[in-house]
Amino acid sequence: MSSQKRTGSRGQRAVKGMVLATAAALVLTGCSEQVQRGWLPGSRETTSNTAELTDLWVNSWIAALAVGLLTWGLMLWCMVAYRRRKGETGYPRQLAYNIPLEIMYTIVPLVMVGVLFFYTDQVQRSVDEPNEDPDLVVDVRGKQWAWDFNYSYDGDERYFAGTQAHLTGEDGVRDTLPTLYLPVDQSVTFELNSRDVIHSFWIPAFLQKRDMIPGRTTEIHLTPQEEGSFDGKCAELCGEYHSEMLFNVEVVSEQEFRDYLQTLPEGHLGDEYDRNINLHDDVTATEGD
Ligand SMILES: [Cu+2]
Repeated sequence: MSSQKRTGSRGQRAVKGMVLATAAALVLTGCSEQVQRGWLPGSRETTSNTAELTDLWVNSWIAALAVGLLTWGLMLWCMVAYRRRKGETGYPRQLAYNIPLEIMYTIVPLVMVGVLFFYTDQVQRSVDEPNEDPDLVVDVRGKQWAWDFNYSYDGDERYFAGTQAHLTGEDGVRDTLPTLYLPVDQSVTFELNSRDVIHSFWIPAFLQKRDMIPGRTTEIHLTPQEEGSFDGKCAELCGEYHSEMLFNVEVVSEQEFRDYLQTLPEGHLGDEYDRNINLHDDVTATEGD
């Protein structure tokens, strides 16, 4: 009896300690800004879309955590409440039906999926809303394995032609990567095109990526809101040097952006430098035969 009592109080102390430790961890980590943004890169204000995207991500996690805690709690409760007692033999009842319970756990997940779908769709529509009259249009051309940027700003058309950087791991090689310049607080439309195979345009800190498909133009619309340097990369396995298909992003003041544009050659590097035969021409030729 006395030994059982001691075990019981030791168990209670352990549970209390665990609860306290969990609460302390939650309170301490809850204070950090990193946690509040769900460990996402960049900040809420990096672009005009990052606040909405961050909220969708963080709120989805909160909902998932709430469901997870409830589920784990019920599982633990079942394990404890229905554990094998001393002297019990054989198996407990193996089948049981509870129609109201079964209806509930069919409907509740459907509602949860519906709620996630609703908010995801809402944010997606808002993020993909086209700019009526963007300040800057960048025609981005992905190619094995670099990037060309065509800027069209204020009636001025200029381009930057990127070449493969061949990263060796040595210092300074990153400086040879193509750099995309963007003016802060100006609306930008990226027209995304590929010169050969499928690539994907991704600036992780902007929380947006989009496939670049040969023969088709996809778009991203946003306004950069914070000056700074960011990383850009290809997010679609596109061949041997896919992992080196990187670029730098510099968000600068409007004046700095105008100064930068003046250093670039005038003109536009369009479809004429695409490597593969245009898919549509190919189809037409076959149909004509
Ligand atoms: Cu690529």
